[in-house]
Amino acid sequence: MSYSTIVYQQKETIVTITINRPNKLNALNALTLKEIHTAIKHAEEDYSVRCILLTGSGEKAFVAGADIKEFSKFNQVEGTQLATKGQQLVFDCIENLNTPVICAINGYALGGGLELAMACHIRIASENARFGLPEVSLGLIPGYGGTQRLPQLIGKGRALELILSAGMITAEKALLYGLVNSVVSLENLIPTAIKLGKSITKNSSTAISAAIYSVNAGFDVNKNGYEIEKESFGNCFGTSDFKEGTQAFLQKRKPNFN
Ligand code: DAK
Repeated sequence: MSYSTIVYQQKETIVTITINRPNKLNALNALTLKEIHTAIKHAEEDYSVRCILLTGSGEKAFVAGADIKEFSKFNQVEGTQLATKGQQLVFDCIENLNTPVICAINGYALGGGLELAMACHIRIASENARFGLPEVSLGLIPGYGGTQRLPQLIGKGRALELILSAGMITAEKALLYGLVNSVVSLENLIPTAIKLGKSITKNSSTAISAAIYSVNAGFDVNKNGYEIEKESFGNCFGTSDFKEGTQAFLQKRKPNFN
């Protein structure tokens, strides 16, 4: 598979997808969104891949938002259509992926870039990272799930302050708010994300995907998270990973999951 706006690299069981438009601070245009979708689905369907790492190229930005030059020409109908399509194909797709996605935020995460980071399961930031949803400064509101995911992560009051002011917060504040899981130096960002990825990949992939499904169900108004958890929990008992995990414990050895 060849890509022109992203780089796809696999090392052992971890795939790194790097958004690669550094001269535009990795701004998301239609092609980048399409390639991200293709890459994450490709990784999910590859059984040798147990974890995905999403990051941006360069030392300045993860993603400085949707490509303003491109979307400045859209009309009302196109805006609605693209928001729906983009949410489904990239943002909701990542959030509901069976494979865990860790976002390594290496600089600005603004607008669509912060929305992309928030769709991932876990976020690690470098000390130079800056976060914001500046859409109202452009006469827009966040259109890729930002008005929903930001309050879920940091609470309604803080989310409204960030959205309405179009301001930016530092990595330190993002950590305090719970927007990111940890903050490390830029040079330690990828090694930290890979270390976390490796600790995840040791575990049962069927259980991991059931855990993602159950946690997400609690944030879906159309689902009962507790019911989904019970059902998913029960399903685990029918898997070979359950047999292997429990047998390995009883036999005092490391599990060898499929
Ligand atoms: N789009 C396009 N180009 C961008 C960009 C962006 N979002 N951000 C930066 N660039 C480009 C700059 O234009 C510049 O390109 P050249 O002029 O060199 O060709 C290059 O990247 C370097 O940027 P700067 O020279 O501005 O770098 P500075 O260090 O001075 O400033 C900055 C860094 C991050 C503070 C600044 O670049 C900045 O304010 N960038 C824009 C941030 C922003 O407002 N992002 C957009 C948020 S709104 C939609 C769904 C969702 C959305 C839109 C539509 N539909 C469904 C239709 C989402 C919207 C957003 O994300």
